[in-house]
Amino acid sequence: MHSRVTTLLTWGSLLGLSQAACPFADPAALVRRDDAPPASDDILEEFRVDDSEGYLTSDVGGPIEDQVSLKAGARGSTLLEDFIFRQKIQHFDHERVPERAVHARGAGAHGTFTSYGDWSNLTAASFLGAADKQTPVFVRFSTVAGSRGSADTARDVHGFATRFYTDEGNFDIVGNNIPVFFIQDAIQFPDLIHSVKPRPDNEIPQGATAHDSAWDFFSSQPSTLHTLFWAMAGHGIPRSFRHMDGFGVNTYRLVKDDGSSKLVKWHWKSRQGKASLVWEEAQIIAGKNSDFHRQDLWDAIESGNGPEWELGVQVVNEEDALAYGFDLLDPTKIVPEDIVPVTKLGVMKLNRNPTNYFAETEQAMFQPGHIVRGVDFSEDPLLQGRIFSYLDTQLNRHGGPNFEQLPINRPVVPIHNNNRDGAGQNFIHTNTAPYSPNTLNKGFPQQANQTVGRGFFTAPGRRPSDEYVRLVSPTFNDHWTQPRLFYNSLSAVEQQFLINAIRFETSHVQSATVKQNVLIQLNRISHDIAVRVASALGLEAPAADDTYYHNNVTESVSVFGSGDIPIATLRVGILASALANNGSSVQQAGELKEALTKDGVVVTVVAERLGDGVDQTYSAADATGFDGVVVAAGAEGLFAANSTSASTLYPAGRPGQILLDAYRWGKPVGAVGSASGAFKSTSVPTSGKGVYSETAVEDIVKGIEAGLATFKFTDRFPLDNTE
Ligand code: HDE
Repeated sequence: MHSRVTTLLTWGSLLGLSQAACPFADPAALVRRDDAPPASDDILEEFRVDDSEGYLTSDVGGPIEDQVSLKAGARGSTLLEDFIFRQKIQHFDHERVPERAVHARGAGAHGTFTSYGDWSNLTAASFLGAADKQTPVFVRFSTVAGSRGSADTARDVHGFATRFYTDEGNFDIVGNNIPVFFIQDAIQFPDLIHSVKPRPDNEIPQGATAHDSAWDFFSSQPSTLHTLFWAMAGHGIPRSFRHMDGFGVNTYRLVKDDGSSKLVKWHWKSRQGKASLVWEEAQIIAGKNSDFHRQDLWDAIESGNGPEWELGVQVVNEEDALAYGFDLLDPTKIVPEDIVPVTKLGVMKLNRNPTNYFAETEQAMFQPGHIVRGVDFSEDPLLQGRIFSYLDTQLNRHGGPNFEQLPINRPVVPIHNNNRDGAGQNFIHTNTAPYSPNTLNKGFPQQANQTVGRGFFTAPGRRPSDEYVRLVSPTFNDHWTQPRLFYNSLSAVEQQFLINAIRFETSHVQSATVKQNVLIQLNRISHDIAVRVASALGLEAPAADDTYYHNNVTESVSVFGSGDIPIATLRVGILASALANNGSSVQQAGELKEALTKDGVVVTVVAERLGDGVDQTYSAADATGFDGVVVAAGAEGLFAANSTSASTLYPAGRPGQILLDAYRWGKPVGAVGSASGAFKSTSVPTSGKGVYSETAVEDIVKGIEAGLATFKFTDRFPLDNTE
């Protein structure tokens, strides 16, 4: 902290001196480049506390012992005088800050963004101003509805918030993994969240929308349908944070140096590919490992395989805001990528885990209002409200206005303004004329604007559209075309998953009115969906209404079936026996492990007990931990229903359960030589897509690697019999 403040003051006074002779004459002298940011890519280094040596001290520095409180005699009462006791307990009592009102559960990581080029033809934003220009970033992924301790794999929209610590200040893209949102006006956000959160009387259910109030709102407010469809499809249950794309959702503007602007949609495209869990798997993971996603992100970064995303934009001319049959200001609409392709601007790599969850991830306070020169808002009424909400919520979480001074929030460039004091003020300002205009401090800090000091473009070229009204724009009225576009663009099995998800959720709904309203809305998207959901609810679907239906399709909305998922960091479990056949299967498991590890696959050898090439026990392992499973020759005896190797070391039938679950959840499965007996014992078909039965280790490796790239064999999931 000390060094940052010193640097800041030095910059400030240098700036003042250079302008002293004629403060307003030379705008170029005020250009921020005088204040070059710290070179280190680890912007938090100066704040870290190293406890690797030294004595324990009180908060004010005196060495202490803090394990026994001061008492009136060994068996006596504790004394109020004990300042060590009071300080320790008081700090503990105040350890928590309010969790985020939404997106409370999340995980963060540091990284670097690298621009692919000089994008001054699109924006004046300096972090996009040169090829290979690097900018430190911090990203936080999250679920929305669950509280801070909820399970990672709840079906939900996922947050994808990125902060760029640019050399012209912080820029945040506070986005989601779904490109649209439930509502069109921020004033409805409390209604949406109150309906989705647990019941007010018993606080049930946690992190789930399978309840009456959520579906009451969804079916009464049809603007929710498009986002709901994305969430009910695979996007609601991603395989990991690494396997999802990100979207800015709201339309923004990019502004060039000449003040001209275009409308843009932000995109993050995962280089890990897109992949999702299936619902039963996600539910079981929630119990087996509620930290599934944060663990995955942490492990990938620790192993040197930090995830990467390309940042892209869809660019639309200002005059084309209504040219595509919907309004670019309506956040419930995608701009189909087959109509406006994504231009890739750069790549982000996450390569460093936080050192301290609270200081970094919990205290990261993102805001859509954190924009830099070259980026501007649009009039999207959702975005307009968000600009207020995030600033306001940070006050509540931090308890005062100085949250931007926290290490994870402060920019890498110096701050010069007349904001003063407040709880937790970190800066020691030396300017005795903290107001503007002033003469006593020679007019500093000076006002910057579009032409001097590289100031913000203030709403360039923007005009009010009409008179003041409390009205939804008529251009926002269509809620059914795009959910159908999304549905039409999915594969048959993805459509089935989506319908199954709606069946699951609405089966938890008690109210007959809500169920009927859901069917009415679904029927406006597709009569087929309404019929299929109604069949599970034991109800009649409304009559088809052709006025709503179309056969349009688009691209990039699917999460299954690309067949080219990079396999590095995917996980394979090798099921072996340490007790049968003198452990020969463990030896073969070692060979499989070696070959797969060479290609970056993370392999766990599972057997009855640990040791000698065994990484995990059957008692602790299950199919949720693996993207593919292989049985090593010699272990097949563990799978037989009447197995003589039945062991009390793990729950009865566990090896077979792992294999069968992996198969049922669409994962590639393999068996070497005699291990194919395990397929028969567990009723897993011995052939078919994604089932590999080979005698040679190298053939199994080849097969399972191809299977991992496919990721899910969706032909294993039954489809409704529809005409
Ligand atoms: Fe948020 N949202 N939001 N949201 N949101 C918050 O801010 C809000 C919306 C998103 O990892 C809160 O710091 C309103 C859309 C993410 O720290 C709060 C509206 C999108 C995160 C808030 C929206 C998001 C938040 C709670 C409707 C995708 C977590 C804590 C107008 C583009 C950021 C906080 C993190 C968090 C308000 C809608 C994404 C209350 C009023 C649309 C990723 O301020």
